Amino acid sequence: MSRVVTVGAAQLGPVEPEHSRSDAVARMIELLRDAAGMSCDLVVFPELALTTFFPRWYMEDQAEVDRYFEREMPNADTQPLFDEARRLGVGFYLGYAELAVEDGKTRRFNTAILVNKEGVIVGKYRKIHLPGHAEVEAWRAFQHLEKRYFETGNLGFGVFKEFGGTMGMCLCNDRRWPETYRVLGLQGVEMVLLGYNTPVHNPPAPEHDDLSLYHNALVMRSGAYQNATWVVGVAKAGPEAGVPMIGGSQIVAPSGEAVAMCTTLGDELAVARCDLDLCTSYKSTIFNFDRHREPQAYGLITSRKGINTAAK
Ligand code: CDT
Repeated sequence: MSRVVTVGAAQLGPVEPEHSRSDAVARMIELLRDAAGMSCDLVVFPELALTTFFPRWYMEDQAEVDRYFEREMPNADTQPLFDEARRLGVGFYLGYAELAVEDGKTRRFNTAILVNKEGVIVGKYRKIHLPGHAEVEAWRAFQHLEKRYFETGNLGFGVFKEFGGTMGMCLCNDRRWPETYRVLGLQGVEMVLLGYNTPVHNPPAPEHDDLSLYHNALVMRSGAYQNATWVVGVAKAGPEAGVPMIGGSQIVAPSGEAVAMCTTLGDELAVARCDLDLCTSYKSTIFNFDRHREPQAYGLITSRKGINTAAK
């Protein structure tokens, strides 16, 4: 059986506040059709792909916030994407804001799903590393209120046996944390799918702004290499609501090399034939975890908040 998965990184340009979900879905369907024409098995869309990146605004009225959330998936707005994916026989990853009722409690997550070629949801991930802040910070040019609007994901970093391999998911800020890739890597992940919304300007650390694309590539490429996995990172890019967002969507091989990249800040597709067996040559040699990792010798105890203290 072929272990090649042809993947499309389907970058989106800005989704403005006045754009409807149907507008966004229509753009995604166009990218999906282009991808099908290039023999893609799987298309990766960005984080919070259906709406503008709403955590950039402080909203006191919960009903206003909830307008950005999906109560079911698929729903009337996204059903056409699922239908077209099934018709074309192309799977997809999609990020969106999820409102769920669990044990009678309303919960809000920054979520991604994996949909197979039959249009069936076969995997779900809820974002664990929520960046930014929970209270309004008036000094900022724009807010980053993910800690206010979302709960920490409660599904862990799972893997899914789909598309002939072992697939993992994460979202945006997760890509900066080695734990993300390592927890997936320890489960044998062969392809990590991730969408992101990253402002060029980070208000608390403007001295990093010039490095935003460098850091984006750095974390995805090192995560891929150190865990012997493909990584597909996809941006919502460009000046959204006047806030410049990085592009730099790319498909990274287990060698750490980017094999396909978007070069614009708009809707764009980058495609690569990803041979999952390429992971094997790294997983069985330099990053043979069973043979070469020495967790018992690391000598660190990790507290709940992640502060490391040397073992006595
Ligand atoms: N969406 C998201 O997670 N963005 C963050 C911005 C960090 S600056 C608060 C990121 O890591 O790209």
